[in-house]
Amino acid sequence: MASLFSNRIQLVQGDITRQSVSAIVNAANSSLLGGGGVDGAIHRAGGPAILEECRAIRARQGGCKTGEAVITTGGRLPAAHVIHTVGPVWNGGRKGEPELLANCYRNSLRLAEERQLESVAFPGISTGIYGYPKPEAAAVAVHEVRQWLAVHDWPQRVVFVVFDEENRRLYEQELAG
Ligand code: AR6
Repeated sequence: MASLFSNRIQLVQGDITRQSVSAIVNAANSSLLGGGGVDGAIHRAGGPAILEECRAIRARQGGCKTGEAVITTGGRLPAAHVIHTVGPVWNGGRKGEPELLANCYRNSLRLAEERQLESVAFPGISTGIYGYPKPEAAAVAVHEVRQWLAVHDWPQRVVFVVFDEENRRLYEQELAG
């Protein structure tokens, strides 16, 4: 069930690999070679074409730094593209984590803008294995997306996809505020 918070921001609880959007964002690691969590789910659902492009990007630029983003095909996913971004590992909050997480959202949105992608779906980057506290991460996510949409036409629509109840509640609060 999708909640509409503005005509350009939606909240959905579910599996990001099932979203019919122009691009889904992957919470990757700097190797770009896959992993657990949403990363594993995306590679499993999208098939080997995604990893193949990730390997080509690695060969070209040597992976992806924290806060940066790269784009590949979506393979067999409903989404045509996957934007892979590397969130910060939570380390107490004084190691630049908020700025690095904000960069993930901005750099992913910039790739979508460059390609004029209509819609982009984000998971809660860093809020699983990387241990970023969910309330703070939701605040960064909503703030950065709102700031971006206020001054950019592309992407036209952003979908926050939350997996768990806690994140759903937190995003609802942020989006209502
Ligand atoms: N759809 C939507 N959200 C999901 C899904 C899904 N299918 N699966 C998990 N989540 P995580 P991170 C949520 O751990 O913290 C990988 O090994 C999950 O509940 O996937 O950025 C990478 O390779 C959580 O809220 O990513 C890296 O090594 C959020 O997605 C590392 O994990 C992110 O959880 C990245 O850790």
